[in-house]
Amino acid sequence: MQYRFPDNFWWGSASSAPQMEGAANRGGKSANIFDYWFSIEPERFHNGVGPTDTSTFYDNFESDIKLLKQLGHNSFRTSISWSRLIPDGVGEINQEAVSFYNAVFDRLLAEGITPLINLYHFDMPMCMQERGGWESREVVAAYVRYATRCFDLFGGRIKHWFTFNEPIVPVECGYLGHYHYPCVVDFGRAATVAYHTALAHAGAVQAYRACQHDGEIGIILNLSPTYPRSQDPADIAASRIADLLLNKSFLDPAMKGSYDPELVALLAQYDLLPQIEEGDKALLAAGKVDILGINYYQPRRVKAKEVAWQGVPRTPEDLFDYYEMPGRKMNPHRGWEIYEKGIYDILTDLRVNYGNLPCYISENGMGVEGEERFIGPEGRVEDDYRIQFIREHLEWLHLALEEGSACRGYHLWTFIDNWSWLNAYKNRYGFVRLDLESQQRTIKKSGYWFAEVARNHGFN
Ligand code: BGP
Repeated sequence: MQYRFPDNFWWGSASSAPQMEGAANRGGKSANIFDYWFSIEPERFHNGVGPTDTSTFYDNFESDIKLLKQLGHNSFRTSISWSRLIPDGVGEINQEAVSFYNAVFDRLLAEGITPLINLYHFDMPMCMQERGGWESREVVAAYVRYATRCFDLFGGRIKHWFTFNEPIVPVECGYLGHYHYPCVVDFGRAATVAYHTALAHAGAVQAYRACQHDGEIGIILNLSPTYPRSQDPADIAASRIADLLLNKSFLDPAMKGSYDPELVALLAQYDLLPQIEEGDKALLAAGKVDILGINYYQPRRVKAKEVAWQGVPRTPEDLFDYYEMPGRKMNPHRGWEIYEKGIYDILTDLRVNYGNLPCYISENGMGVEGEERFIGPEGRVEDDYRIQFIREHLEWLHLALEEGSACRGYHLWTFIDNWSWLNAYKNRYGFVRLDLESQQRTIKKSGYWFAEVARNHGFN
């Protein structure tokens, strides 16, 4: 076989509680920021479809987990919903939620599917947002308590934990753009949100180690390798700034336990440093992970600004520009660049510059708008484009493994087409098609192909 992967390689897919569970107002769950936002501004969400209309895993998890098995999965990532487990954020545990998560984990384990469990996927409980969200140290402490309760409740069986999924996204979308609640644009507040999230991560790692469970803990980061337009020093400097702000701001604390001094100097230059308290440095140092999850979708292509920004930037993009590389390959169904080698570049960077810690590809995938166009006569989506996409990324991943990368697995985003924030169901990513009306699930061609790859530990 030309592309043979290790026998214990993780084959699977990823999803999240707020995007998949449904039952957003049932089972004792309180509102998270997306539930709340949808209740006041439903028109912002694609086709007016909100977080209540997810793929109803809450009600169908038993049959859905059977589907995972059919898809050849030996592992699966989802998250626990903070607002379901502790509806007021800090107090009583919701026993219905405990029963639900216990039942899900039991079923996964019974099917021989390793659960990889994340604690936070953009879904701040609204009651915690009202107390300041990530701008508040009180919320940081509340998150660490929530994490500790999860370790106490489920840590006997769950051996692979992640503190956050893509922590930079709520910073960018919630505090530097208008894609997530609370839709603020303020670089200083964004820096505080990022810093507090890093502290919350470190607090959870420290708490996990104190529990002395036999397992590991990490974080999931969306890494976009950042390439300058040219070797011109101005382009290189612009690319470095983008990399520091949008990749390294979470990568370095997670992997090294501290920030890159260049990032600190950059923020200090504009008086954007958050409030640092005594003990923070030691806490960050305690937050070094055992394993890194990498979400890779597309690279970042950067050039210097035509006219240098004067004064304090409002957003990172005031300090650099994006450019469209001539000849780049695009996903025609989503508008994102496809650059398969990016996965290799990330893994190589981690091996060479970050001590080659265990890692895995926790998300990679191809969103397709209007995917019903590809439903064939047999009633399934004939997604050869997705097979090609996965295959070509796996070829580069394989090369990275041959060169010594500690990458342990590959998870597609996602299992069943699921609800996705403002985009709702616009872009379909799943191995399994979801009919929104009937909630019927139909495995796509890529799902059958992937199951074969997983069973054979590779492909030709
Ligand atoms: C990732 C997130 C997922 C999911 C995915 C697809 O960044 O971790 O939660 O949303 O992107 O995004 P979209 O549906 O916007 O194309």
